[in-house]
Amino acid sequence: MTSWNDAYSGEQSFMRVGYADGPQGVDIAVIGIPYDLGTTGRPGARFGPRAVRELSLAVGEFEWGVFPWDHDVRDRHVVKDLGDVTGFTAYPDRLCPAVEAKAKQVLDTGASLLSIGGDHFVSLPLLRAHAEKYGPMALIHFDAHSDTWVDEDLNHGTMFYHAIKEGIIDPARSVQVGLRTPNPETHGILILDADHCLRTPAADVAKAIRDRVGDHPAYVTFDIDFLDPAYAPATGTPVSGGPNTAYARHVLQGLAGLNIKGADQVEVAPHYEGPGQITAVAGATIAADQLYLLGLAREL
Ligand SMILES: [Mn+2]
Repeated sequence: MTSWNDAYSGEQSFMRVGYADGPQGVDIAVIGIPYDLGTTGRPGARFGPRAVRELSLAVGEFEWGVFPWDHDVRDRHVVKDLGDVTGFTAYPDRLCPAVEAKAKQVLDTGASLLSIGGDHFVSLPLLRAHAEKYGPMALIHFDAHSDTWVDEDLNHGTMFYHAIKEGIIDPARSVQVGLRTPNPETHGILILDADHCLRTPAADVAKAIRDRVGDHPAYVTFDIDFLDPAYAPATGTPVSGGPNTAYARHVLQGLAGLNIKGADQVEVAPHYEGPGQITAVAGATIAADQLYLLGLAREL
């Protein structure tokens, strides 16, 4: 008789990989970052990690893995959920040190890191930790917004401008996909905007990303508002006119084999969901694909 892990009962680690106290012996660590004080629009992404973990139980319920991948990433790598980074609620100045310390702790062991936000600002301390380990990263950025506003303030619309200024991402190796808001400066990053995506097969977009990144150490950041609000309504700054979830997955699957060292999935704000938790389903599915990409990169 098959034992069945009900997706509606029991412990809620990401894809039911189980919790661990630290990264020792772990190949790929998952952390939650419940932070939303960098939000310029609707708040609530602090509840994202909890919602994405909950729906990941359904995404990851099959012991054979996640469709259409031909294996279970959990069979090939030790994947553990290290829980949430905490200690910054109501104190935004504590966010960066807390996240950088946790990310460094993971990366120092040689493990890969998948982070669940939280608003998109959390990518800045994550990128700092990755760049310290691997040098300036190729950023593969899925989003409706560029998040490169030229502004010395730190929020979820400026952090990639700061990442460029700090030299922790390499614009010449970086690409932004799905943008559909005014963006006066590219900063030298390749932009494949939402209209381009809607006219272009996912495999061709994936090839353009691969050509841009090459074998450079890469970081994949996925703002759920990359998706059209029809597929991801529960987010801080939704923008109509985006691709659907299947398209996003096809692009991500086309990135298999890139030298991806870290990834995050951000901006699910579950209290804006209509019926069906569809944003959290999408977030959990995208994060599962990112987990596969991290696993395959470890096999290069
Ligand atoms: Mn965005």
